[in-house]
Amino acid sequence: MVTRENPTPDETGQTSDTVDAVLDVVARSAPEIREGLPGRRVAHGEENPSGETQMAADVFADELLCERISEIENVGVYASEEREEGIDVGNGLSVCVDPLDGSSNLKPNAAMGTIVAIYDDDLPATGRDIVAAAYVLYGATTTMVTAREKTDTVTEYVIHPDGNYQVVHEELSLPDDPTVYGFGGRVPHWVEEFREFVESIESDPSMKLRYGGAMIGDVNQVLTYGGIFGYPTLGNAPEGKLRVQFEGYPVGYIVETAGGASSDGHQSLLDVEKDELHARTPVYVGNRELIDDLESYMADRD
Ligand code: FDP
Repeated sequence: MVTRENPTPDETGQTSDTVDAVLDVVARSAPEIREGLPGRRVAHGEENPSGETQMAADVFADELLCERISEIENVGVYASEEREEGIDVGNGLSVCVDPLDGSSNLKPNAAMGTIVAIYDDDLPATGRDIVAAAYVLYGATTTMVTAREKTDTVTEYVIHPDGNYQVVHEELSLPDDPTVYGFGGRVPHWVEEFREFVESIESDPSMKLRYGGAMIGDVNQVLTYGGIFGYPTLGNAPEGKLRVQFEGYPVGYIVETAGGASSDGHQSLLDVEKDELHARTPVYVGNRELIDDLESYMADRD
C-alpha cells in the first residue's frame, strides 16, 4: 500500500466530493470519447507540448474533458498533455489529464486510454500530493480503474454505452505470481543494464510477452495477470518518453495501491521530483520482486 509522509489530514468532505465528481465526469464522458473516435483518426495538424503530432481525437477528448472538469466545484487547475500550461479554473485541486493515451493505436484500431491524476497542490505537484488517480481503458469493453487516498483501494468498473458504470472488482490487487511483461522504446536504444534485466525476465519460462503500444493497455495487462511494464531509459533519451505528472505518477500510484511497486529505475515513481509540467521519466511498474530486480540491474546507472 502507498505510504505518504504528510498525508492529507482527511480525504473527506470537500476533497472527497470533488474526487467523486471528477471520476464521475471521466466515466460518463468515456462513451462519448469512444463514439467520437471513428471520424477523428487523422492528424490535427498541430504538435502537443512534447513535440508529438496531435490527432483530431486527442484534441476532441481534451476539449470535452476540459469543459466538464473545469465546471466542477473545488477544481483549481485543469492541465492536459495536449496543452502547454494548466488552466486556472477556480480554487482547489489540480487535475492532470492525458485525454487519449496511446493515440498512435487509433489507426490500427487497438486499445487506448484516458488517464487522470488529482493532486492536492499546485502544478507541477509531487507524487505524494496525489489524492486519486484513474484510467479508462477503451478495449473490447470500456472499463475504468480508480485508486484513491480515501479508501486506499483500487477498484475496477465497467462503463456502459449510456455512461452508467458499475463495480466489477471492489478491491483489485496485483496477482502474486507474475506472468506478463511488456517494454517500450526501440530495442537498439535500450541500455546494457536494462537489456540484461530483460534477458533475465525472458529466461523465466512462466513469463509471456504482452505489449500493445498504449501504456494503459499494457499496464492493465500487468494489473490483471501480474508482471511488469516499462518504458525505460533509452541511450538516446535518458528520461524515456512518458510524462511524470500525466502518466508516471498516476500509474505508479494505482499499481502501488494495488499492492505492486513502481520505479524510475532507482526509487518509487511517487518520489520522482521534476519542476516542469511536461517533464518525462523512465517508468517501470509491476510486482515488487520484479521491480526490486530491475532496480538492482539499474543500480550502477545514473
Ligand atoms: P502514444 O504516443 O501512442 O500516445 O505516451 C504515450 C504513448 O503512446 C504510451 O501510451 C505508449 O506506451 C508510448 O507512448 C508508446 O510510444 P512509442 O510507440 O513511441 O514507443
